[in-house]
Amino acid sequence: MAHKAGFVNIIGNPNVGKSTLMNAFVGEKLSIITSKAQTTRHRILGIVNGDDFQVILSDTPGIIKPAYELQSSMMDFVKSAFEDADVLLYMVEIGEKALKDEGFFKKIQNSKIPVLLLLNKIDTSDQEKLEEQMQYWQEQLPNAEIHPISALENFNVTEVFNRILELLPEAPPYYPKDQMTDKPERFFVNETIREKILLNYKKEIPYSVEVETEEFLEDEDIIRIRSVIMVERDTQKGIIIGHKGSAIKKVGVEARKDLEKFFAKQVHIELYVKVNKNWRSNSQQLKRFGYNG
Ligand SMILES: Nc1nc2c(ncn2[C@@H]2O[C@H](COP(=O)(O)OP(=O)(O)OP(=O)(O)O)[C@@H](O)[C@H]2O)c(=O)[nH]1
Ligand SMILES: [Mg+2]
Repeated sequence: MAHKAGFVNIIGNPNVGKSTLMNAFVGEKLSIITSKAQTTRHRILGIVNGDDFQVILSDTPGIIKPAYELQSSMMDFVKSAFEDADVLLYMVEIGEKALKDEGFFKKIQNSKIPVLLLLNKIDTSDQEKLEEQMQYWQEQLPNAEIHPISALENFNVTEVFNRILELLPEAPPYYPKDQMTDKPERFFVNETIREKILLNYKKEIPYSVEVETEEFLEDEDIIRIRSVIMVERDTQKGIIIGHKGSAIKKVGVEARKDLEKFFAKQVHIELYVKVNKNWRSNSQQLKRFGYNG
């Protein structure tokens, strides 16, 4: 049988379940997931390899109207996902009516490549609502093929994957067959710590944070990590650390548990906090953190 390969890019509004789906396809927690919008900031590849296929999935940030430079860079990742896709997975959640950006929506409407509209979180819906939603989206996007799914409960996920395989072109693999992602180990350390920050702090704090791993030393039986939590203002530094360091300690403990699972090895994490004034609007800093800027 001929070998199939291609890029399958997941796009949609914030918080609809894009990262949950990518992780479900790959079977690993490559992308962090929280109930907060704008959890994902990068384009992250998740590669699913078989004897006669290679599906290169892309998780992308949720589509927003950018208010500062970090968010503009995030939307550049979304743009790039339109450019190289062989199949587009446009994800919406039950109850949602429109994309937060007209321009992107038009691109989907006019797409020359196959679009699968994934209607996610159907575990929260009843049959009547589901049918009404399917009809709504069919009218909005007559060219798209609609698949109701639950990424969280793994409902219809395998069926969608098989449909993707049918749609993919014949091509040799783009990446070595044992490769699962395009991101280095340190990226997953940064993201895991950022997830714990999203989960542990309120309001603007998580959005003002970037994490940078300065040291990643792997021994035979332990990985020693030192990471900096970057904030924008002095007051935020105090909040991150918390009373007698209790808050940052909690982040460290939670991140360590996840990373020990991810790397299947004992992990030691040292965290500290640095103020990096207005890094979200500083293109040089953004470039350094892996946003094209
Ligand atoms: N009930 C239900 N919840 C889901 C489903 N899929 C995802 N979620 C939840 O929705 C929230 C957002 O999930 P994510 O996967 O982080 O969403 P995202 O689209 O990647 O979000 P951003 O990265 O912020 O754009 C999390 O709380 C998930 O657990 C689903 O099928 N059913
Ligand atoms: Mg995400």
